Amino acid sequence: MAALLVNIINLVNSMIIKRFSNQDVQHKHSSKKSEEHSKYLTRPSIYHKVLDDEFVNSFDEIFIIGDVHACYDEMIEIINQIESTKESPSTKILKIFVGDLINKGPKNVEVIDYMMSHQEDCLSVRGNHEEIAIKIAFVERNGGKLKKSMAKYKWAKDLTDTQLNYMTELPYTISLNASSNETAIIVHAGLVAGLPLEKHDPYDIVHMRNIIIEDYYDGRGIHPIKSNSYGSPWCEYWPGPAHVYFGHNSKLGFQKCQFATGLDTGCVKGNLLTGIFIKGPRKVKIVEVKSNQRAKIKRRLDNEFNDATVNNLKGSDSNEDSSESS
Ligand SMILES: [Mn+2]
Repeated sequence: MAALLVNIINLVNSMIIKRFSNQDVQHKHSSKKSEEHSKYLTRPSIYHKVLDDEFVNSFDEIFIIGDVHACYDEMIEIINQIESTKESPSTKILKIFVGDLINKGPKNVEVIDYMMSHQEDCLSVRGNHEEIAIKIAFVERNGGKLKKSMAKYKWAKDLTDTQLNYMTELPYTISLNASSNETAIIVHAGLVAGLPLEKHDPYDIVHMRNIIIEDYYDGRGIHPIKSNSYGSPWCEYWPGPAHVYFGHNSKLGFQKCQFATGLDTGCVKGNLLTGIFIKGPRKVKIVEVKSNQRAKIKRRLDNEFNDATVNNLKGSDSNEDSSESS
């Protein structure tokens, strides 16, 4: 009996040790990722901004807007649409953007200048693309070497100090009380369930799409990843009660989970710019404007080409099979 007890104690001990050694590995991995992410990056003075009730209550409505990606005309269109259909001319609407205001689309500077000149009622969190622009501007001023994937956004070299400072001060999250019993958090990419905001790695906040739930992986149980292709969308596991509004995932488009709403509907890819009211008479109403951008259909054509090639190789019999399964 005593021997059995000793065995059990040994087994438990070995499990604890294994868990701790895994945790060490994960911490090393994380800090390497954070180190790379931090290179040339200037941080905001407030990472997690909390809007005070007095400020929030000075607005009749609050509207959250998805990834703009320099689609200035569509951004103005969605703002005009909600402003021109409000109950009365005195109705004040607070607009909050989920980040990725810039890059990929046609009118970067116009978007930044609009945001800067409307700071009394337009707020944004920072996205991974604001961080790319901040890094480009840093390298332009101080020297250094950027990855090709970042350096292609050449327009950011010409950012003025004021524009750069505006983007640098965009916080990672904005939290507010939309009503007495409803807290909202606005974030670019996602949040890890069970982890306080200040414990998050900023890299994950602006890049994560999916999570892997592997209790043994890092001791936290939930491991955020950038990829869409394995794991599960993080928002399916976000437990609330705070409702999170986010972007960064145009592949999945509009996402509605119990306590999280994804608003990146791929405006810059020719789809839609989407926003949602979270306070006021139009609360939960979704507003969409059609993109003026050329649809990015190359990928689809490539897939069709591949399918056709495969079908031709397979012969006419399997053509029918594949058309049924698509
Ligand atoms: Mn993004």
